[in-house]
Amino acid sequence: MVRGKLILVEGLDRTGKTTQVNALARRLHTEGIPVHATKFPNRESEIGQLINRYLTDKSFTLPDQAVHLLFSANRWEYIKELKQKLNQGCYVVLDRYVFSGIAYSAAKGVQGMDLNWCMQSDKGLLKPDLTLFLTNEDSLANRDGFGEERYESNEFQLKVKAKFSEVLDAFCDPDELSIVNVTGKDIDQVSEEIWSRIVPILKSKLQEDDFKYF
Ligand code: T5A
Repeated sequence: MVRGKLILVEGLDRTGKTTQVNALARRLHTEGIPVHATKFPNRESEIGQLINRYLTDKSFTLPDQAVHLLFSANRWEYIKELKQKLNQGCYVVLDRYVFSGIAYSAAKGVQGMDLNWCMQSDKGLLKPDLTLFLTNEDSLANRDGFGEERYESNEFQLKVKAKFSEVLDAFCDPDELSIVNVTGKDIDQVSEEIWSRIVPILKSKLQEDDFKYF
């Protein structure tokens, strides 16, 4: 059986990840390719609800190490289901994943929480076949809802941006990474650019259980 591809859309807050994940899922579906789109954090599980409380209620405190492990545990909760879908030939499109987990935690600058410490709890998760990293040169603070959640300040986002660059250098194979600069582009222009990066990977075939792991 030929397995589906694992495609990850990453980037800073409000770069348009959710919008583009949904657009890509619709496009794949239109092309007759079975697809499942999902996002992390998945706020539906009990762990996800705790993460949601942490992100939305700034008076709710947890040690930074514990928060990091909760985000990671949230990925582990769903990996069996995602692997099954891939093995059934379904494409899986993810909105954030391991790279966000490491970049946001390491950007806090907490002693001991370096990239390698942050990676440990994600070791063994599936590696994406392609990571599309959405980047923007200007602040996105004017986009809907920015500032409502814990990490949404320009100062922290700049730290995360710098960390993302280190994280991708350290943990993402260059031939499995595609940077998409969204500056000044409308939603459809970004979607077209993403589609142009997807078309080449549709041709290659991967067999059931032929996965790479972090
Ligand atoms: N986090 C996450 C961790 O700390 N550790 C982890 O392990 C993980 C997985 C929540 C927070 O959790 C942190 C990172 C985050 O701070 P989230 O739920 O993904 O993560 O939250 P956000 O990044 O804030 O996700 P959003 O879904 O709100 O932002 P998106 O998905 O980037 O943006 P989107 O698509 O919702 O678009 C935002 C607005 O911009 C418009 C849209 O219509 C929408 O109104 N828009 C555009 N406008 C103009 N031009 C374009 N090209 C546009 N594209 C979208």
